[in-house]
Amino acid sequence: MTDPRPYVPPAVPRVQHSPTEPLGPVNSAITPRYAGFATFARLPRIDEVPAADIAVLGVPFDTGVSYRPGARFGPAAIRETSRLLRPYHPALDTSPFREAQVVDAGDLAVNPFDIGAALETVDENLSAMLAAGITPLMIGGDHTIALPALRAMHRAHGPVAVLHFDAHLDTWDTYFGADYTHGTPFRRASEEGLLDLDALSHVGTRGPLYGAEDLTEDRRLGFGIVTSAEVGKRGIDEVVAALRERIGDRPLYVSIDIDVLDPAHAPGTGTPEAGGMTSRELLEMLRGLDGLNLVGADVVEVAPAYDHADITSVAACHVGYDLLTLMARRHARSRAEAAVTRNGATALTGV
Ligand SMILES: [Mn+2]
Repeated sequence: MTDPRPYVPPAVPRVQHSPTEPLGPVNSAITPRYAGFATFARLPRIDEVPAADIAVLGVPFDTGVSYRPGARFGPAAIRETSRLLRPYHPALDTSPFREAQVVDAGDLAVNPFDIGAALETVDENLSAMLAAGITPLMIGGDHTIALPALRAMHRAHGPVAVLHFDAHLDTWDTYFGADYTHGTPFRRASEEGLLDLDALSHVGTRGPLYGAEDLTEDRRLGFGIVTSAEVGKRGIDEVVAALRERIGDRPLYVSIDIDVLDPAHAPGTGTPEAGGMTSRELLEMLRGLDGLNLVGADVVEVAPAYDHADITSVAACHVGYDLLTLMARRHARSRAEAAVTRNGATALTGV
């Protein structure tokens, strides 16, 4: 008997305009979009490149939900749907995957039976990424995972501004005596001193609350609110201008619960509420954030089992793509600023 010969899989052609440029997505003109392993937007895996600037990280965790479970299947659904994303963003005139090395870092192995352990896993991994200079985009998973993300952000950047898109406040205190759930991350983060209390906003909230004190408590924790109805009445540009003024140049974390969208645009989620924003409104708002100091983001609460025709993961992957584009543009700006500083120093010393 002869030894079996090892099977060498065919090389996957990727978009790369020059050897010094970041390694881009799988080339869809050569390998069809629906073929091959699913990474976000067909980007390289983190182990395929020597160093990454920005990473998509899946967190398949939904032990913190209060109503319909299933967001643990969000990362896989979003990756599948993201196969159709293309490498040029016309609205921002940017090829995000040329501006920075963007990768898919796979999924974290989060404990489904121990919320505390799961939060630690997220915190540790995000902290390690931030220490390596990688900007994370987390795809969930339920909203509980925003808390360990904010712990890691605080460790790296100090108190951060938060722009929180959601149907709900997520500043409730406890459910059934539990402190760590998908309805409580922003209260815990505020209590733990992780947030810059002058720059916290919820956008898109709506629907019934337990009582008026929910809003008083939310204000006391430091949040301002732009409701879903106000977005419609005031218009995107005015709301974006007000948010930008509040955020300034602070390090900014953007957390997007996909239920900020109307159930018509995102039916596959755990706690849907009528009267939400459209996906067009959300994407326009995100594009309005260009130029801000975006240090991390998440897209959470995609529960594909309640979906049909991938409506929710289509919305979520486009939201993720816009966040990656903002991050890539921020990387390009810092690189350009560093080059100017270097050249300035060279001119001064005459070297
Ligand atoms: Mn939420």
